Amino acid sequence: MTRRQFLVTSALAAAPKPNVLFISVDDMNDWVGCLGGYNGVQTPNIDALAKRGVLFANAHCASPLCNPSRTALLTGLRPSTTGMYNNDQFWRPNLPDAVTIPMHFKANGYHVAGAGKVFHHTSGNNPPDQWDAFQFQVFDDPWYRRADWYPWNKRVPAPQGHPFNGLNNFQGEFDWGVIPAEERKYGDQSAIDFGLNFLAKPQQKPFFLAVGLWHPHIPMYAPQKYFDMYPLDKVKIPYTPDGDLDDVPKIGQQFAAARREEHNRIVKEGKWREAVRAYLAATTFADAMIGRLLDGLEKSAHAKNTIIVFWSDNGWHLGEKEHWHKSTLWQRSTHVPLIIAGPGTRQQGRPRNQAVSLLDIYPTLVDLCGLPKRKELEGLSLRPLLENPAAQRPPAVIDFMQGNHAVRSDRWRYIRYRDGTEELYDESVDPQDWKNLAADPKYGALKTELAQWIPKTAAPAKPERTAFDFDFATHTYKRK
Ligand SMILES: [Ca+2]
Repeated sequence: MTRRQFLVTSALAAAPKPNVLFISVDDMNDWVGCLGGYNGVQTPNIDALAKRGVLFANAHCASPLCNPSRTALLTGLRPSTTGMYNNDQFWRPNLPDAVTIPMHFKANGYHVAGAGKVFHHTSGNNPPDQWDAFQFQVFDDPWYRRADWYPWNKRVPAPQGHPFNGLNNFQGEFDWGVIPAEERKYGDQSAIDFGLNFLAKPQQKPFFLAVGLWHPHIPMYAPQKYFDMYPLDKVKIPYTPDGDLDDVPKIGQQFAAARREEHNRIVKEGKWREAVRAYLAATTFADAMIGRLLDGLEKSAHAKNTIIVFWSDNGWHLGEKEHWHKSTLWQRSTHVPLIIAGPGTRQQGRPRNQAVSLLDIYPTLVDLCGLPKRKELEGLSLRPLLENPAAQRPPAVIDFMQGNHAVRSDRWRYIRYRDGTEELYDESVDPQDWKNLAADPKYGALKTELAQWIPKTAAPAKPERTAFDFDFATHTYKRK
């Protein structure tokens, strides 16, 4: 070994690996200040993070639903590859060879810890063997959580005044309001506290720390002060043009109608404005939690050497296309916040407008942290975009249930359902997907070009949890 080789090798060995702070929120759409989806939303902490890091302003989930989105992000594999399409499938027994992000970091010398909703929140989806330390989700509505799905939750009687939105007999989880608890007792606070305690300590190894927030997912509970930030008479209901669904194919209409009763009920009872206000309050509450965590990082010894990744698993409809929740292939369901800050980023504060996918997070972290590459990963490292705002990207592809896809390029959204029916939107002028251009012959060549990105495989759906006997104490799954 020459002296020069020796010096280079020693320098590499001495350079500390960056840490990762992996922060997620649930069902947060683009109603975030820096994404401009709702004029007047207050998200100062997320906006500040976007300024000091890189905001991906055109980021999309791999699938517009919690479990398939999170499973895809954390395994790096598309739902159309794995057959993980819905919220009722365990990933572990269905994908026994999957190496998730925390598992890969753990296998490569990292200390790996997590809290809250990282994988899907029902029992069996957060196998503790992936982590050196893990804290399960603490719920704001422990009275609602059934014992077989949430065995760690202590069930209590519903408090007086419940449901707080005044919609009696409305589906259990879909509630909003102020619960009789101090702000520090909210479930997301305990995930943040876990993160803050972790960050306050010196760490012997580089770390991967995941903090998964529940908000603004339903039930949209938040302390009163967050509701007070949005006076009801100033809250704006989304504009929904008449006949918006008329040019949508049948399968798209069915996806939009899945929770139509809830929409009709909200409208009929005059609760639309209140529900929108609750979503804004829950979003600002999540933002405040993120602020607490980032302040803790800033004050810690790890501030300089920690990559921050912030993402939401899917978007959310608030009555657009007569729909609430997610589970559609439109912008409202697939467009999500994604910010990366810290070591490895350049030209901070300049949003990247290229379409990217949450599937890109895994290969990006592998790249930035110098971990061994994993050839099965289906996303692409975002490093070229982190370094150069003009880097080119292929479109992002979104799967929803077997055989339905959206291809989102920098400008276009092309949707093809399992029966071959199509939609095409020019997002540069129609970001709400109002005018389906797919039938116009002048877009034939464009549709063909976009369709080539649709995955060639459409894996059959994997068995659901009812096909297994699951034991929570040992996290074992026996096929029935
Ligand atoms: Ca979600």
